[in-house]
Amino acid sequence: MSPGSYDPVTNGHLDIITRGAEVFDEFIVTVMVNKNKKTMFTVEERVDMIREVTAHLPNVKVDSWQGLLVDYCKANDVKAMVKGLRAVSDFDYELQMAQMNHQLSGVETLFMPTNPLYSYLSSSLVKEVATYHGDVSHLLPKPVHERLIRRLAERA
Ligand code: COD
Repeated sequence: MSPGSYDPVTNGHLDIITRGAEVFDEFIVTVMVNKNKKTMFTVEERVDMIREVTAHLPNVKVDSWQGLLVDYCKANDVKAMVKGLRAVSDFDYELQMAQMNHQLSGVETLFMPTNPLYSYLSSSLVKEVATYHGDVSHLLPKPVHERLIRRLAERA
């Protein structure tokens, strides 16, 4: 299982999902809903986009959850989650969350190093660059890029 905001899913996320799906028999991608965080895409849109770009991976399932991650794990009998690590800056926070989640429920966190091609890539930077008309087409799966451009045009 790999949780995240996925607002929207990037090539960096997709790389982790693809590699995770090669390692595990079943790989769940869970879009976490945070009511206090303003997102560009609704949870349904984020789920749809991930389903579309992982359609070729038969063992990937896409789901969503509002609340604590450990409660999702309990409800779905998930024993371990995979988190992508881009840099040391990710590690500090991810280690803290991994230890908290383990202490709360016993769920394990496995870290997968990012593909160096995507180590600078985040959904928030992609949105910022695209908002000011920078080219992010090489950083997102094609259908996701098209939806991002449409969303920005709707907002203009
Ligand atoms: N390369 C590799 N991995 C990447 C890349 C990249 N370019 N970009 C992102 N990732 C990884 C991230 O490191 C993360 O593991 C995952 O992909 C998702 O990334 P985001 O940015 O979509 O999602 P985040 O970081 O906003 O997700 C945070 C969570 C939603 C997982 C977290 O806030 C959470 O667990 N919330 C639920 C509430 C809860 O249980 N809180 C207590 C936590 S202890």
